[in-house]
Amino acid sequence: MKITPIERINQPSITEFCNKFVIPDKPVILTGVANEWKACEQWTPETFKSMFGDVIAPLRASDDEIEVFFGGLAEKKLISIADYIDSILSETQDGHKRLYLGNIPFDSPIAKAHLDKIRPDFEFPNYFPDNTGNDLRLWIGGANQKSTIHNDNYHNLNAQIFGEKTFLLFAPEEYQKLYATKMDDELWSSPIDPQKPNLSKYPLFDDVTGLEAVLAPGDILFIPAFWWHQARSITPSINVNMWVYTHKICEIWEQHPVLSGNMANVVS
Ligand SMILES: O=C(O)CCC(=O)C(=O)O
Repeated sequence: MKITPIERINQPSITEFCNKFVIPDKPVILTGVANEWKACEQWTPETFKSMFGDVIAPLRASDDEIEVFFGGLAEKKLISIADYIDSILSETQDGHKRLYLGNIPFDSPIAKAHLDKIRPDFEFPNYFPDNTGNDLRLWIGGANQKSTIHNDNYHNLNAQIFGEKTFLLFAPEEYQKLYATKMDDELWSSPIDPQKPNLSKYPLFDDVTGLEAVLAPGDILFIPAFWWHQARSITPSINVNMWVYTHKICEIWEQHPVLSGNMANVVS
């Protein structure tokens, strides 16, 4: 695996961002934008404990997504937000996995009433002139939480609010080296853990090239649609992201009503 650091850009205009990054599908870290948000000034794990501590939520049974997708841990577990926040702020013991409060839609029927209280604390700029719809999500996890390498069929702005998180990014055309398999009609995911890849089982992964984005509070990562990515938290971490649908993505989707993993052929 050959990884190089991603580019950073400070406070681009809408036109500059669009021309340099959205149109050519180029990942970048945006700085100087989210730093202004109330979320970045005020949100900590303790904020969530004091505001929502009594709420009982169904969370992912492991914060290692390979275990959820490939290891039979798909069932959710109920926990209070207070207990969950305590768990992500304490050390894990060997063999003991944390749960994961990730991928929570701000407008889901269960979460909306709670998350509406913090929704005014951030606002992503609209860098996408042909935007046809957005989906906002919340991600709160402990150190070493990690996703699989997967891709999404929409653009993504992922903002680091608290703590540090690192993303590995691979261009769509790298898909054969990732051994991604179909999880459902919208999701393809790789069984490879890039921090400890099994190269005798997945030899092509050795040749993959990618980018690394290390996010600190106030950084926003742009992941273009169909780019493969893995998220891994370095410390307890809070992120919000906005998935963005655009006319261009919808057109590709309509012309090729196949699956996002296969879309790598189409967009490369
Ligand atoms: O932070 C995570 O666990 C995954 C984030 C992700 O995959 C995304 O923003 O698309």
